[in-house]
Amino acid sequence: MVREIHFPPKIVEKNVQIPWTKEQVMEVFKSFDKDEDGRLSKEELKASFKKLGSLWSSFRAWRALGHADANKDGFISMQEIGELISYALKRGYKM
Ligand SMILES: [Ca+2]
Ligand SMILES: [Ca+2]
Repeated sequence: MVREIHFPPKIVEKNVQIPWTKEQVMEVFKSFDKDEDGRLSKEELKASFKKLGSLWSSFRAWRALGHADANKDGFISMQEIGELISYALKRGYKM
């Protein structure tokens, strides 16, 4: 199944930061789950950060898997990503 992500045109054109909802961010990460196992491997995570990194510089701070991988199994589950986003939003990161 191919999921399509529609980026807000303003971001694509001007690379300006506008607020994203948690749901939108989750959709972006889900779109990088290429093997559809419901979690992101290091490679999948890297690919998503490569895509998102230019938009959200604050995400770079999370690159370390140790921070995102709460149960240390080497994969980032959608639940872990959800918690990570909640944490970031609480800390006032702008997405
Ligand atoms: Ca996967
Ligand atoms: Ca994990």
